[in-house]
Amino acid sequence: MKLGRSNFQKAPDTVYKPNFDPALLRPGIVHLGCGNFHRAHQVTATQAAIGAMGADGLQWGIVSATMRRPELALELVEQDNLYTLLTREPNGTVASIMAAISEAVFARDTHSTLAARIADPRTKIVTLTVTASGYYLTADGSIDPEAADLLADLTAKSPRTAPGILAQAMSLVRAKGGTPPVILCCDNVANNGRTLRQAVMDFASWRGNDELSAWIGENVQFPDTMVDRIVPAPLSDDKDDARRLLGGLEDSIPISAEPWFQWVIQRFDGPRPLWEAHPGARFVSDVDTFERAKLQMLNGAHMLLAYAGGLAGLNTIAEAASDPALGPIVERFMRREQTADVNLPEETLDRYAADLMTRFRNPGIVHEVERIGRNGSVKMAMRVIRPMRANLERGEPTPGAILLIASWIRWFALHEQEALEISLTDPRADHLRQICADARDDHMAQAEAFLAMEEVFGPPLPDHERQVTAVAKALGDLTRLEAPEVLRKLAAAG
Ligand code: CS2
Repeated sequence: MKLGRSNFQKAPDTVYKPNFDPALLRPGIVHLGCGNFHRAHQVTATQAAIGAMGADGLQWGIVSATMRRPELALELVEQDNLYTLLTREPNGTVASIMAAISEAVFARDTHSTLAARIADPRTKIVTLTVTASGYYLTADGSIDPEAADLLADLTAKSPRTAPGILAQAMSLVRAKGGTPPVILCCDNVANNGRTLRQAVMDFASWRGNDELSAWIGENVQFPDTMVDRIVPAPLSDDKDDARRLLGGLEDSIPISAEPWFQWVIQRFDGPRPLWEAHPGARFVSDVDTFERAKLQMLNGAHMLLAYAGGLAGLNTIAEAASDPALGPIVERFMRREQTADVNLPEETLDRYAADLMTRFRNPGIVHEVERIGRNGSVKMAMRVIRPMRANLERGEPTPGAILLIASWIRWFALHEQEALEISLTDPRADHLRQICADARDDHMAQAEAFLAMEEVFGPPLPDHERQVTAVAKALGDLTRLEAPEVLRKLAAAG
């Protein structure tokens, strides 16, 4: 029997269930980007909030829109929008039934008219998880005037990108004279609220509507947030585990996540769910420090694990973090390089780095390096180059960042020669592969051309030529020697 509203209460007592009737939820939140992360993160906190608020909580149902996967919206509908969250503890799995989504839609389905749903006065909050690449940003955090999807949205009747949908929705709110919803970006983007606000304003101006742009700037709240939970892509084991733990109920769309959960939200005005009912959620006046620590230590370290680990034949983050050479390199990278501009006490940073290594090594989480390695050109500036620049300005060495950049370039060089065993996804992939093809075997030229891309790396680095030479040398090592040998040497060098 398929999991649904009529039977979820029959799941064994060991399964966490919602303490409200999902049929009574009313939509108060519209979410863009109903993917795995959303289903393991905001839905969890919203479910805790609804549960803690009694009848009042029922106004916070989520209308969740998939941006690219119509089949997921359909599968959710088939299960009355319920699904299982499998929390993968290092030594066991706990199942929870998630039920805070009141409606699942596909964003591109013309009948769903997402902008109108956002402009509906019942919608008080819009949350987004469209991934960093869904905002079409360049290294300085502004939207890319050459991004084809954005250009298409400029004239589209039903926009498909997040900035396009939001600009259209705000135009509807403004025309009606209503109160705009609060827009909460939940993606790993530096200053994510401010950045999204500027993106939506710029998009409105591009469409020739400077007045709308100014109105958005004056009237719409875009709080910053920091989100943290490691959520791998679902595996076929997940379905078997869900069926077993649910006492035989079938779930075709369960997800797995690590136990860790954090959501730090900048305080804002207006009605909202009691998200802080979830022990991992809290409201603060300034999210900057949390965001910087998380983006640089977790997401930056993820990139090093993925690119260097992938070259060394390690398939998952757990394998890469457990590697006797790469593990210590990454731990040092986090502690010595990635915290250069993070203003937190040393003990806090030590604790966070140690927790991160434990989280990365969680054997219950199968997080493929191929996935973490996606869209590096969009992630590089804020996760790696920002602290690298801070270190270089102080004359501090940056061996981890150099290894990371060289390993990333090497992925494209190998791909160009059809010798990369991992699939490679990046919005700038064609251009980056071409650079490697044009400068085949010339590591200096490859390093020079990559680091010259200001839309990826920002303006020239301090002592730029030296950094280019260091990256070229690392590229040479990664070409001449087997990657595990390079890592062993680096680990031994300390
Ligand atoms: C990862 C993140 O794919 C990536 O870029 O680094 O999805 C990471 O797992 C989450 O940010 C953890 O909170």
